[in-house]
Amino acid sequence: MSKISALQKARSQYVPKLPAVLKQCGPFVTIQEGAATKSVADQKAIKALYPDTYGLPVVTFAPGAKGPSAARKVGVILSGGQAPGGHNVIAGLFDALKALNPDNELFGFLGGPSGLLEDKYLNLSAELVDQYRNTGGFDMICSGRTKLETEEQFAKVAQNCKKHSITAVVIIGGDDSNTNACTLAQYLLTKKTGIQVIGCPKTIDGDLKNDWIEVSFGFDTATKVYSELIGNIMRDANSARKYWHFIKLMGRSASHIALECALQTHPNACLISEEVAAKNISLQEIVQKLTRLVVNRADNKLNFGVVLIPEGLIEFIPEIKLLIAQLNDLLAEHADEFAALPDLHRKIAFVADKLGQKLAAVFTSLPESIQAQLLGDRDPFGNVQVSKIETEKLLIEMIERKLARINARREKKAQVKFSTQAHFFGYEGRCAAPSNFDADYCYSLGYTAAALLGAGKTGYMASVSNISQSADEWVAGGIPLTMMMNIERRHGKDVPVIRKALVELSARPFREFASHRNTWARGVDFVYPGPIQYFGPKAVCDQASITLRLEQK
Ligand code: FBP
Repeated sequence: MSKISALQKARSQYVPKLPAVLKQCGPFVTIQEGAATKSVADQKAIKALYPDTYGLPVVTFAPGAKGPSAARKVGVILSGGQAPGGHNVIAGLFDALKALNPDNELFGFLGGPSGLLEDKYLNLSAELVDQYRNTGGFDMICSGRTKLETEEQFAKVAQNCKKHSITAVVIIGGDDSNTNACTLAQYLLTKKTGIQVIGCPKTIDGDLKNDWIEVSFGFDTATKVYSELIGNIMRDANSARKYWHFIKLMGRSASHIALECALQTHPNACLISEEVAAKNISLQEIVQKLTRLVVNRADNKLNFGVVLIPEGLIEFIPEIKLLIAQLNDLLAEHADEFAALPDLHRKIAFVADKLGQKLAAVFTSLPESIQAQLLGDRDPFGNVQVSKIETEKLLIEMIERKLARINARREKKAQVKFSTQAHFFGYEGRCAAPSNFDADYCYSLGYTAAALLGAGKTGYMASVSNISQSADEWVAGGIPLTMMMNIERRHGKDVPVIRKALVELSARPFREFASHRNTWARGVDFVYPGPIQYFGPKAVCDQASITLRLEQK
């Protein structure tokens, strides 16, 4: 990094806060063990798959005494999509390892799990780590989406670790990467390699959380960035009073990001995928409801508005979910015939002909651009790439069609104007400089991971809890990875996985949103959160997300 911004320079001096116990005695902790644990479901099957790590206790730290520890080498990888704060996890891990023994070494494997498999690494120096403190991005060692899941891959990991005398690996990733960390930990125990594995909860999506892991890192910063952008758009909408903005927000399946942004900014509508699925709401009903919103606001001289749409919505709409599943099968079955068709129209006709009557009607009711996206390139498992479907444009187009019919029945002066702008916010927030919350939380997670390694633990996820309070009240420790697991059907197979957290309709954040949304729909209740602040009053700089605060109320 040759040139850095003035903010980055000032920010590099920021000293992240640690939970009191780690602040007091560094990584020299004594371990307090809870009772034996069990997995969230499918206990028998999970126990059989993870005999050595199943049932481990939850651990928390109490102050310990500084003692000698032999020098060791530890590997770290960043896995999956970027999330603000990853560099601080590495910085916390690095600092704690050096505090345990200045001769400890940290190997950063490059490009995610593939670096570990291909033995591509950087031996991280203090100078290098210093350059990345409190910065966004994963560019110190980069990330990747290779999955560590086969025996051959695990053997390769063991072999590469052995080659460098590495005795522990820290995997910073989401639910899938931590599932893989759990299986790797068991494999390395079975093979008696002596190599420990610790996971850290990462993902902007916020779907790696449960009774023990309060939030994944990156969610706080990413939602603050999106909320700033949404607020700016709201102010523009309220100033010009001529556009409807349809904003799709990243987050994969879960709607946590959309919900948090709605709580921050008070849009005129925010769809929550989990509610759509739970109430069996059809696409037509969604379009009908949004059209009514546009008409009502127009009749009140408010020809503008902001609608938030979660990235995964399309998969949660019951009939579209069925349609996608049928299309996946159909295109796999008739791959050659389909590929030989010369143009989109013939492809659409071919598919419509093969779908049952009901699904064919759903398919043909969609705008052509969306039909094309549904027939587009599949992922390696043959599934449509749902995140590439432009739901924001789909909704706009379908509302336009409905409004055309409504306007045809109305007098000229009562016509509903509907000028739109479509947006997709995702990559804008994934590499932002971490908020104070994420900077502190991530550094604490890295530090905790090192303390768990120092205590000889494996098969754990580093945990820092009570995080809606100030950092000196945070509780550090470890959660057995097996505790979060259950069996799920994925790509036609029953597999052990960490359970993904979707938005719960009975929980406080959704209830809070639901209790205000009708008011927000009618008026101009927009809130403009402004940019993340790193310096200044606590109330401005150190607030955890609204979701977290409501969950912990
Ligand atoms: P992770 O689950 O790996 O943290 O990724 C999160 C995410 O940002 C999703 O919100 C989004 O759907 C996806 O990554 C995009 O992936 P890619 O970076 O491969 O385009």
